[in-house]
Amino acid sequence: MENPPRSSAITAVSARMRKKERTKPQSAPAYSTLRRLVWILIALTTVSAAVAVAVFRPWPLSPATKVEAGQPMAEAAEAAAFGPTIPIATSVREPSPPGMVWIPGGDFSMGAMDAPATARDGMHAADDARPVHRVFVDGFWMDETDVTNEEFARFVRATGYMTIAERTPTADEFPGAPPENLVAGSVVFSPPAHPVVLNDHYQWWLYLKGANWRHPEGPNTNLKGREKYPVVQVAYPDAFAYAKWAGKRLPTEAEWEFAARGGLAGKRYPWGDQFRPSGKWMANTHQGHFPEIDTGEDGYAGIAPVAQFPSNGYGLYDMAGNVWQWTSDWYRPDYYWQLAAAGGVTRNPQGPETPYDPAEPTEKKRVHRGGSFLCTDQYCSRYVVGTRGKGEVTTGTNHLGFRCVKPVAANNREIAATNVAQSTNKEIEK
Ligand SMILES: [Ca+2]
Ligand SMILES: [Cu+2]
Repeated sequence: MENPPRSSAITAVSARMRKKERTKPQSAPAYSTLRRLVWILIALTTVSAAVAVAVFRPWPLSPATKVEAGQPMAEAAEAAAFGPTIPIATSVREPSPPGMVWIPGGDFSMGAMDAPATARDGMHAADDARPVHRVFVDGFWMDETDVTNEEFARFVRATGYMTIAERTPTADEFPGAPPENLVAGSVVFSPPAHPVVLNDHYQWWLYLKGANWRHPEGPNTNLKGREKYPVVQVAYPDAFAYAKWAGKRLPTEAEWEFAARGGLAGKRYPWGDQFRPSGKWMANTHQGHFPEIDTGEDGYAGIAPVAQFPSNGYGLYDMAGNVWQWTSDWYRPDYYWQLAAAGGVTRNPQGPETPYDPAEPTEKKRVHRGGSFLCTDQYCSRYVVGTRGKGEVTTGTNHLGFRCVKPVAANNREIAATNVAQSTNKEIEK
């Protein structure tokens, strides 16, 4: 699943959706006729897409990433297995920064082999997390929870920072946008009252005037009692500015995944292979019928405060649910193929040089990680730890937040390395 980029939400599409929302729900017969038509359209689209895929690859692959003729990408990926996670055996000689936990770093297998439900959403979510490849990341500190409203408010008070959703879009930035849409706002989950075909996310995403981090679901909502909820409606530059102010930075995609796996290797979720071990809910996801009914069986319909579910092996909360999180990597669907083709262990990957999403080639996207309260096996199973998301950089929504990381001070890292050498020697002496 992916949110519509701000640009297309502000231009013609959102105007159409607003009109649609204002009109009364259609009568049942009209709706079923419409549904039949939609299904015929889907069938036609699928056939033509299949033909198109047979003729063109969905995105250009550089020579290095070409898969042998006749060998489907998926098969090539299955051949690569998960290896063990090998953490660096160091202890750090500096106190934990408040609210942060130590992620040891080390070698691990990154990616997902199996994400069947995401294959339906038409975003190559299954393919773009392949193949599984070996990566090394240095150790780092990571926020144990997503950044909360209370923390973001402190930043805004100290700096006077104005988020992108609070800035009025101009006709120059969004040529062709209807004037009534040139208002400050953001994209909000606004589910219809009835079931819809899951091929058009504008059925549940709407550009709402006045939606921003202080009013996450629109102008009539606020943060009263939501101090400990993750801040949402933050675009990438907003998250970046917060991190800088806090003396931290945003995690790379590789750091995020190493941390989310919590020391385990090749598991489907941050806690293991069972979605609900012993019947226990492990993350805030979506139950009911997507998108119109959220039953909240896991304890929360919609967003939850941070840290309401068990932490993972590194003490991190909400790495599989509640809100998606920004990472600093540009998005390209074939990035893992490039790394795998280069072979060996990639050290501290920073993402591709430039963004490219064949689905929306003009939008600049960065990688989103983690699941959200909207994730469901009916539409998008991003709680699967190796899967990837993506989002246009200026677009925030009410299920997207972030957390920060902080490298260990260089002199403390050296001390840690010395300590390891000494302790190793002691072992030998004994
Ligand atoms: Ca829930
Ligand atoms: Cu999702």
